[in-house]
Amino acid sequence: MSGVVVVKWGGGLITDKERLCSANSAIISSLAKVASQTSKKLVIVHGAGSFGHLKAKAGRLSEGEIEGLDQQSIIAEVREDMLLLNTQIMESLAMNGVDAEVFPPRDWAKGFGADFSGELPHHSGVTVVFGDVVDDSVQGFGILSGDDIVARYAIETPGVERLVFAIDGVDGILRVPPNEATPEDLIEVWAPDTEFEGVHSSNIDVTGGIRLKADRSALVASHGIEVLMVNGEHPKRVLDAIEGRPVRGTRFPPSNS
Ligand code: IP8
Repeated sequence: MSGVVVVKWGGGLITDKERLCSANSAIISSLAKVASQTSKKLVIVHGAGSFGHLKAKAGRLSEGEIEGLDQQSIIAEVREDMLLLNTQIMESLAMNGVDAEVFPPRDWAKGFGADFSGELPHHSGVTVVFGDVVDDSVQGFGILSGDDIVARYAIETPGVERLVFAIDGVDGILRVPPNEATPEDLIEVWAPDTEFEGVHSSNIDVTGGIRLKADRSALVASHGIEVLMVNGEHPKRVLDAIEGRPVRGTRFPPSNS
């Protein structure tokens, strides 16, 4: 087996973001198939999409404890919903013959953002983790995004070759909002001074959208690890990105600053 590749399966990609708890089974199975086709050792981190963001938003879970609001039942629901989504993913991986084990962050992580604490778990086969509601020593609890989790796996795991984001509906980071973009608006190679007009659906998304991904990608690249963002609706692109073959997408070249 060759090097380690960390892959984020975007929540908007694997679910219908606007319909509560609806998974996109076709995409999940195409990504699980990709996982079975590579000889790389994978760490897969999946997002929440409509299994996490809608209820987390309603319960203001990213803000921590709010007096007078019954958030405990919502935390329990979101955690349960995330397990439901994860179960579909684990089943799809198993059906494709992938030896995978899941480590829910609620069991091992505390805090949120890039500096969350907890030792990153690893399985001898494919390691699976997801964005989750975690305990936090300051505000009681918070939302740990999969984008922060992948950054830490990419930076801290020995032998990591690259980080790949499989994202929803776009070929990578675009200079202008997707509804105004032409194919030429794809940012193929990221530079530290790159500017773009990221749209963030803050009405449904409790974490940071494309901007958080760009920030974390730049951070990982600054540690000397290449990052690729590709359209997850094209399984071949996801596989090519994992294997390090040329692919349409946004590339964050590694630098050791
Ligand atoms: O979709 C968010 O994770 P993300 C996790 O990776 C929850 O940002 C529970 C909303």
